Amino acid sequence: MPIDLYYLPGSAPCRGAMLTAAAVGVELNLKNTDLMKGEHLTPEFLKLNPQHTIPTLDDNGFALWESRAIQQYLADKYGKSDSLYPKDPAKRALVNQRLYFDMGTLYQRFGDLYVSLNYYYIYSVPDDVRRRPQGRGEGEEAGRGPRVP
Ligand SMILES: N[C@@H](CCC(=O)N[C@@H](CS)C(=O)NCC(=O)O)C(=O)O
Repeated sequence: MPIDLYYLPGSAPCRGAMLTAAAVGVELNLKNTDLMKGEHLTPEFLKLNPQHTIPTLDDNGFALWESRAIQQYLADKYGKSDSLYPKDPAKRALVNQRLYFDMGTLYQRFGDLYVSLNYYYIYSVPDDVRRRPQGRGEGEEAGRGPRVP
């Protein structure tokens, strides 16, 4: 039976789940889920994942979201060895430490920065200012991009 993954190609958490699936030899039935069209907010999707995030895995009726939890599940259930996600407590703890660091610090901060820069630039900067060339010297003030708070 196919394992469904609701995803978008450009989403980093989705890529993490897909990479792990490939590493353990699981073929996923990829279900493109367009957030801009609200496909994650349909009653059917909310029944599967009330938190309405992708990636969401549906392994024959077992629904799971949070990319790192999906990765751990795939490695535990389908890994041919425990090399990706060791059973030894200390080795597993090191993998978990990296996963928690990624989730709580690294990716979190990257996301905060990326989103704030993009949204600030797209929505807060008047068109005419955005189009002015960046530069030093005369006219610099007028041409300077926005200050990011
Ligand atoms: N911590 C989650 C983050 C998932 C996430 O935020 N996914 C975004 C797309 S990259 C999403 O589904 N956003 C829609 C929403 O939150 O409603 C994970 O690692 O799976």
